[in-house]
Amino acid sequence: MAIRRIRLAFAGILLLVAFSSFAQSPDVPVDPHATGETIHLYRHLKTLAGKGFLFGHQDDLAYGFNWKYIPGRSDVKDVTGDYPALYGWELGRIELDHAVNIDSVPFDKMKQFIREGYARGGVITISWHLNNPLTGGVAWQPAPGTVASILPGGEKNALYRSWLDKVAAFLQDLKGEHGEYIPVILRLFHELNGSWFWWGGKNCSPDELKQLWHFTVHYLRDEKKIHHLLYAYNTDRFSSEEAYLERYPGDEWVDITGFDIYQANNIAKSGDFQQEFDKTLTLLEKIALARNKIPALTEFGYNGLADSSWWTSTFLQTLRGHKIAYAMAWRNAGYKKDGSYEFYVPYKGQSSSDDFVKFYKDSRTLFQRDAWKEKLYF
Ligand code: BMA
Repeated sequence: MAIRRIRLAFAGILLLVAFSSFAQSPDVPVDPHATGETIHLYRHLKTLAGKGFLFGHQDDLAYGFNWKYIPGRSDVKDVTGDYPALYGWELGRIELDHAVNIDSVPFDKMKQFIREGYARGGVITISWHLNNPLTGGVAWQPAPGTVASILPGGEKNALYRSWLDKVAAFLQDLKGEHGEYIPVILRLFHELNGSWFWWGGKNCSPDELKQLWHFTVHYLRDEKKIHHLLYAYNTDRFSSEEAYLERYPGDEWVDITGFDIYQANNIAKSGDFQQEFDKTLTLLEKIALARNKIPALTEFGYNGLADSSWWTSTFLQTLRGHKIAYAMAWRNAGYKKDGSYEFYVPYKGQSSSDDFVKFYKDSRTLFQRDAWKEKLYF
């Protein structure tokens, strides 16, 4: 009897130990072999979401509204005196071995800018508007069967692998001053619920997209042994939890859950935008919380910034009630050949620049100096 009791007690203790180690199992990203800096960034971004959000800008160091490649320059810095805390870069055309990307940024300069931003304590995120591997057309030229063609067994799988090899080589060339790999948030197949890219919406089945996601992560992580990535699942605007998760590849394949949203260039519609932005953020937070993911606004913008108080009265006003880790404004391409323009962050003298300074000074917005203090990587 006594022996039985001892045995039972022993089994009970074992169960308790097993349960508590399960309950406290460390929170690791999609890649269990992620580098120390990557794991730190991942954990830090999670806690950050309660404090404030990192402000990011695409191509920030490469060019601005009316300048290109001036060392140290940034439209964000011209206006606020500080750099963004997060930098977005784009790999489109790397798959073709071009020296410059889809927006004419030379890849070698891009690597330098990435090293520079990281050395200042900033965060790097990368998107890839890769060409259509089936037809050779651009990312915006979908064709039936494209996704199926690059899955294992598909006629273009070898080509797709060779493209991933080029991405891998680029990523492997990103090192900090101590020889450590620079962590990168990879925004694979962004805006995947819309049908404008060959990988999105009705251009493939949800299951095909999930398979493509699994294959791509598996290839980069397990075959190329790249261990300095966090993976962001990134839709466009969406209206329900169900819609967001329709193509979701699974919790074990995603670190960051985000969405992109743009306000139409029409002040009269600001109200509608705010309402939709607010609603979508609420849905995103709920999804991220339930799945233990990092919520982020992976791209946003209001082209031309015609409303001079947009930053505080629309954007920040809406974000106040929400918890996200970062928000990234799209690129300041300036004027294009066809006379149209594109910019999402004010340049010096632009009508929303004073308001952007107010936005900068708000305690919830984190720019480079704040990011440095946060020590995101250690
Ligand atoms: C779009 C625009 C284009 C650009 C593309 C890829 O949103 O900014 O001008 O080429 O992104 O970066």
